[in-house]
Amino acid sequence: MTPDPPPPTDTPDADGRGRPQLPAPPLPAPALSRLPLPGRALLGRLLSGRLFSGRLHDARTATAVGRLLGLAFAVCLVTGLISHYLQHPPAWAAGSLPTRPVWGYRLSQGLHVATGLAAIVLLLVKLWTVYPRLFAWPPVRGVRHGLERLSVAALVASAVLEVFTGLLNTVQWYPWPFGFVETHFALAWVASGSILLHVAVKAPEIRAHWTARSAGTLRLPAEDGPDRRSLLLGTAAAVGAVTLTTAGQSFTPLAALDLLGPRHPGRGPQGLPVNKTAAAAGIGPGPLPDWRLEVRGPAPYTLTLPQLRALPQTRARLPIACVEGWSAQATWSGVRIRDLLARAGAPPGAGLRVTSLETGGAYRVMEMGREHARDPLTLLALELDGQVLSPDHGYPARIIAPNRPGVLQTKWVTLLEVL
Ligand SMILES: Nc1nc2c(c(=O)[nH]1)N[C@H]1C(S)=C(S)[C@@H](COP(=O)(O)O)O[C@H]1N2
Ligand SMILES: [Mo]
Repeated sequence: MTPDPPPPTDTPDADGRGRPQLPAPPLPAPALSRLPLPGRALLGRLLSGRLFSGRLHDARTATAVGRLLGLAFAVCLVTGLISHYLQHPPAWAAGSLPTRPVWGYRLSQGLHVATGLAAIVLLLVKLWTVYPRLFAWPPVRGVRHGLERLSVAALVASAVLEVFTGLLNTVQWYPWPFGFVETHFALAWVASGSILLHVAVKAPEIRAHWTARSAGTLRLPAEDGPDRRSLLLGTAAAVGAVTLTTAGQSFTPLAALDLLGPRHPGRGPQGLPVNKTAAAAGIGPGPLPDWRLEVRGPAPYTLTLPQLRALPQTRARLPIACVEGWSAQATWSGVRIRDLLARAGAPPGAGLRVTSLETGGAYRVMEMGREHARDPLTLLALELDGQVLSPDHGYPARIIAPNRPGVLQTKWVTLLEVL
């Protein structure tokens, strides 16, 4: 996230970090000369005790990796905010969230998790690149330097926590005492703030670099070694490998390569993954003969399952897009929410509260604004791909709505309340 390579500062030694260069000891020539160039350079440095110095650890490499990391982070932040505000609409946006394109959230959350995973690789490379500077001595050389180190400390700590809490959330593992959503959200701001602070603190160096560049007086090493290229190629390969083996969890054409994604679209009851099973929610597995749909509003009513099935049914092809990154399309059919609300005498533009049979859990109750409530594709679904919903997918009835996070597609619905 270093914005640009600073010009040489302080003691302008070869590695630009105020540390004297160790003379390179002679390499054991015969063995090394047979190695391909990048390997030879790395091994040479390892043998000479200079693994963490040189071009792979200079400002230019740190900047190259930092820019990619900054880009991944920016996409991750924007898509993360989209996800957050779709789940917790701010007052000014309530009632006017977009319901199209129906796959909007699928795309944005797929990008969020993909760029988050890429950021893990890039962050590790970036930390490896700047590693020697993190422990430079003396730790503080003045106010600006102190501020810079403070911003780096905040940046490293928040960025590492942010990407790893995100990663563990995708496998639903929460080995910490704090709430994931609040912490992940708050850290996003801390990390973004530290990036801005970091850039601000480095502004003089960035300016000097661009001034020298436009004046044509920028001093860059005459030749760029194969080691830097290898590092960048290796980084690209690692990011590519992580992306190719996980993107299939939301990007169907790559589904066959989805080796590392914790959920696989197409795998699960009725060909669709499940996060919380009926058993885990304490529901079923029987046919639930006592189940009723209760609708509360100006003209409240109750329906049995056969009565609900006798109402006009609508078919919609819509994705389930989980916040954890997996998503899958399916054909749902059921009764339009707007028809159920109208029957309860709801005024036009009413929202609703949806309650599940589930007795606990964070997603037992969900509220839906008027934009989704009146959308013709928002259903109380009874069927999935032409079959009665399986218990794990929310039998007898579940919500399915366009362009909405999976957490809001409430399963095992039993109560609708007009708001
Ligand atoms: N009642 C209830 N509904 C729920 C959940 C839940 O835990 N309880 N999980 C949600 C989450 S996180 C997702 S991603 C979708 C997954 O739907 P599926 O299991 O049918 O694929 O259901 C949602 N509906
Ligand atoms: Mo989810």
